[in-house]
Order: sequence, then structure tokens, then C-alpha cells
Amino acid sequence: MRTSRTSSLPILGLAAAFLVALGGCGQPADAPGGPAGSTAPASPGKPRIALIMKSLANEFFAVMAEGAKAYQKEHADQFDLIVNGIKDERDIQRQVSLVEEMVGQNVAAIVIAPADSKALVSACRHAQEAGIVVVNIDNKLDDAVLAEQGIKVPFVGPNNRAGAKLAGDYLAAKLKPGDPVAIVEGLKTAFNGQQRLLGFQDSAKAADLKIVDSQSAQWEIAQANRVASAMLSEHPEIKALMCCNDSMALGALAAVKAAGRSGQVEIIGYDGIAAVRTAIDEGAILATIDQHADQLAVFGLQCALDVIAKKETPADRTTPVDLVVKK
Ligand code: ALL
Repeated sequence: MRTSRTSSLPILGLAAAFLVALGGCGQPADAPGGPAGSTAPASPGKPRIALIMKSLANEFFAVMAEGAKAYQKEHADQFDLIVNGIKDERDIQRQVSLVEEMVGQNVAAIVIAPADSKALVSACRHAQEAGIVVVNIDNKLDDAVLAEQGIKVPFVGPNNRAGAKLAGDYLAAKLKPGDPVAIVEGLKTAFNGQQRLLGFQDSAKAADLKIVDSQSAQWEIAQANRVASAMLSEHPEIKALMCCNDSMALGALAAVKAAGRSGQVEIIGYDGIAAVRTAIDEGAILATIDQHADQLAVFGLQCALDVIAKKETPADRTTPVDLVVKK
């Protein structure tokens, strides 16, 4: 597998992507299988940090959780960790409730990958008002809503537009000017989804590809399967499906197979999950973007620990993205 990177930030000991099912929601880092909503015991003098992710059905977040747990184990003297997530990509109300629950438990910090860039801002403000450090990872909260609510939240995550362009440009080099392509978008209210869409559009424009369709499948495999199937029957001339995450790339792959179009329609994704890496090695998917899920939450935890220690709001941190293609 070959990779190339847009950012110069060093990767801290990249572990291979691993598929580990998370035991459940709201578990202490060291107690797999504990009841949902249970917490790490408060050790005197040690801050408790809550990691709040999105869909635990998405391997991307299972890998993120494992990275965070491994980091906590190595730094168990410094902090305790509570790991939370939601059941599916659109369970935004549940994520809001999780923030409120963590405020109720008086954690020292919340590191959050918001499912929706606008809807989570108020909950983050409540947390800050309660004296809790909030760090935003992965999907950036909306700048206008942050300004409206009068708060600042440090962001730790990739440049999604640049990442998508990296994959889009690799695809474009395999196609001819004028070739028709379609985009399978993420949740419309997620800033990173919007940025990936722009990155794919940038690539299409630069290479003169024709975007004949662009629709949201809300980050989910099953929805992407339906959306891509419809695209393939409405636009049988499509040469490629550009998918804003890997779950949707897998849904698109199933649609291409079901339509009997294997080998005729290229697919690109975004995340670098194991199933897509396998499909790349088999030649079924062209490329994806590794955004190093195992390190993303770790960078957020480090940021939270810094803020707790220094009481200062740090600058945003751009994390690396790497193109993943067949060896
Ligand atoms: C984004 C993540 C991943 C994930 C998607 C769906 O925030 O960066 O791309 O696949 O959300 O939850």
C-alpha cells in the first residue's frame, strides 16, 4: 500500500488499523463490557477526560477509541478516560445528551467529534460554563455559531478539503476530461462532509470531469448502497463514485457489484478503514484517505491535558492525511 501526505505533522508511532469492536457506550477506558453510561472511578488529583465520538458502528470510531484507550493506559498516572459514542451517524440528540451527562459527572475535559457542526455548539457552551475544558476533534464546529454563542473551542483535525482533493486528483488522473462522475456526500450539516465535497469538486473542476449527480447518504453504508444504486441506474455512463467516507464507499462498492459494473466504475473513499484497504489491495476500490483515526483522539487528549495544565486556549492543530492506493 502506497501513501502520500499533505501535512508535515509527524505521525506518532502509527499503529496498523485494527478492527476492534467497542464494548458499549460510556465505558471507562479500562473496563470493556461495563454498562452504558458507567464512568472511570474518580482518582484523587487525576483529571477525568470524556471522549465523545460519533457512530460506534463505524470502524473509524472503533479505531479512534482503541487509540485513545491505549494512550490512556500509557499515561494512566496523568488522567482517567471515559469513552462514549452514539449508535448511528444521525443520533445527534443522543450526542447532545452525552455532553450534558458528562457535565453532570463534572469531568475535567470533554474531547468531542461532533456529529453535527451547529447542533452541538450549545451543549459545548454549557460544558464550558460549568468550567469544563472542551476540545473539538475530527469535525469542526461551525465558526459562525461559535461566534454567535460567544465561545472559542480549540480544533484538532485534518484539512478535509485538501484530503479529498488528494484522492480526487488521483482518481482524475485515471479518467479523461469530460468523463461523468457522481459524488456520495456525508451528513449535510457536518462541516468536514461539506469540505470533502468541495475537495472532490475542486478535483473534478481541475480535470474537467463532469459531475452528473451529488447526493447525501448521511455517512451510512446502507444509504450509500441505495443512493449509489439509483445513481448507477439513472446515469449508466458514470465512470466513478467519489464517496465522502469509507462506509459509503463500501455501500457504493456493493451497488457497483449488484449492477454488474465491477471494473467499470472507480470508487474512492475517505478514512482508511481496514475493509476499504482490503478492497484497495483487491483492486475493487481505487483509493482512500487515511486520517489516522487512532491518533486523532490522542491529539485531542494531549490538547485537553495541556489546557488543564496551562489554562490557556491553544491554537488549532492540523492533523495529517495520507493518500492510500494499491501498492
Ligand atoms: C467523520 C469522520 C469519518 C467518519 C464520518 C462518519 O467525522 O471523519 O469520516 O466516517 O464522520 O461518522
